Amino acid sequence: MDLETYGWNDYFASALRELALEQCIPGRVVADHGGYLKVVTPAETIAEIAGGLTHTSEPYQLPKVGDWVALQLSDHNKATIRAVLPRTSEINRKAAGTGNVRQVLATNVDIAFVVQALDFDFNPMRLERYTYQLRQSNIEPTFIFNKADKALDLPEKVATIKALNVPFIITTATTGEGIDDIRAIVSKGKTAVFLGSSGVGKSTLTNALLGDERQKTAAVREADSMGRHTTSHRELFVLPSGGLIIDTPGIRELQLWGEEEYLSSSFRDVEELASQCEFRNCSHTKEVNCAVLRAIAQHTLPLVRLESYLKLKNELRASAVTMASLSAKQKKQRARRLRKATQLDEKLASDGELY
Ligand SMILES: Nc1nc2c(ncn2[C@@H]2O[C@H](COP(=O)(O)OP(=O)(O)O)[C@@H](O)[C@H]2O)c(=O)[nH]1
Ligand SMILES: [Mg+2]
Ligand SMILES: [Zn+2]
Repeated sequence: MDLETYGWNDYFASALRELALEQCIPGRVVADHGGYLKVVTPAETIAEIAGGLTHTSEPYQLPKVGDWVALQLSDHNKATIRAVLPRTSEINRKAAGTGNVRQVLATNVDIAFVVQALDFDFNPMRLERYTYQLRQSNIEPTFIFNKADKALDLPEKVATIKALNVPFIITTATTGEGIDDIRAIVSKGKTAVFLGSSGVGKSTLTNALLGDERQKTAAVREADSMGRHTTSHRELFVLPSGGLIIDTPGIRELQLWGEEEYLSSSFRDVEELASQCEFRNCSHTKEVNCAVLRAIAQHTLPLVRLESYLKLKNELRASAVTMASLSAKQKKQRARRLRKATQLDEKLASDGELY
């Protein structure tokens, strides 16, 4: 295997040249074990982050699974990451239990598969959150609806899914149904990621694509179909068909990170209607001449679109208000606290606690 197999290209090659670091070779981070990272050069190497890099970086800038890094090898098969090359994309969320702090889930991703299970996990509103967050990074999502063999009310769900206007694939990971459709999208050198709650079948899908039981999977609890966090860290795999896939532990809750202005690009349909409302400050909840409510009554806009729009708008506004009301000193203190919280969050994530 060579570095191109892992997605190395001219963009990253010239970025590395520009850094002009002596004695450094390129590598891609394929696993994050908390204390150390696994990097391919393409030989598998265990790497630590250079102290200087840790001190000068915000947590979101530190190497994550998917990153291309400049690596310095030493004698004893030890390696130090000196720099992270500029990312072509990153998948963010707001770190749990903090203010507006960015946590990076994966980087240099071309394709994001948002996985839900068709038995109990199906939740269109949550899909909208993912779509919003991914479009901020210019990543178009593809939804995967897994466990088709256990689907409840499938025709009704398919109708709801179609109204979301996002490409989707229906799969049964345990029998291989739909796997070829996923494989067709993840072409050679492209990096895809599986996102979604624990227990929906991300690792089973990964194994099906690999044709190998590389990822541990766990039976879900029968009572509530909740997963058991078998996947404890993020890891990037090379598929036999040439593409790359990142399996992630389940995300319990995707809290949004970002600016309100991005909301418009994700909800052009709602905003377009909103511009036709009678009042500029229409809340689209009770007004008589509200174009948005009219479209819902006429079934030209799905209700879930408006619900998501209002919910996301409120959430983003609330965190923006909190940040704006802080003094410079408070902001500094907060940044320090958040940095600690993120480190803890990352640690919990690597322990499989949070995801
Ligand atoms: N019936 C059924 N079970 C599945 C399917 N895909 C995965 N599972 C089961 O769901 C459980 C959780 O799968 P896993 O891949 O660990 O989920 P993850 O947490 O998203 O990685 C395991 O017992 C799998 O065997 C499917 O398509 N149909
Ligand atoms: Mg898993
Ligand atoms: Zn309105």
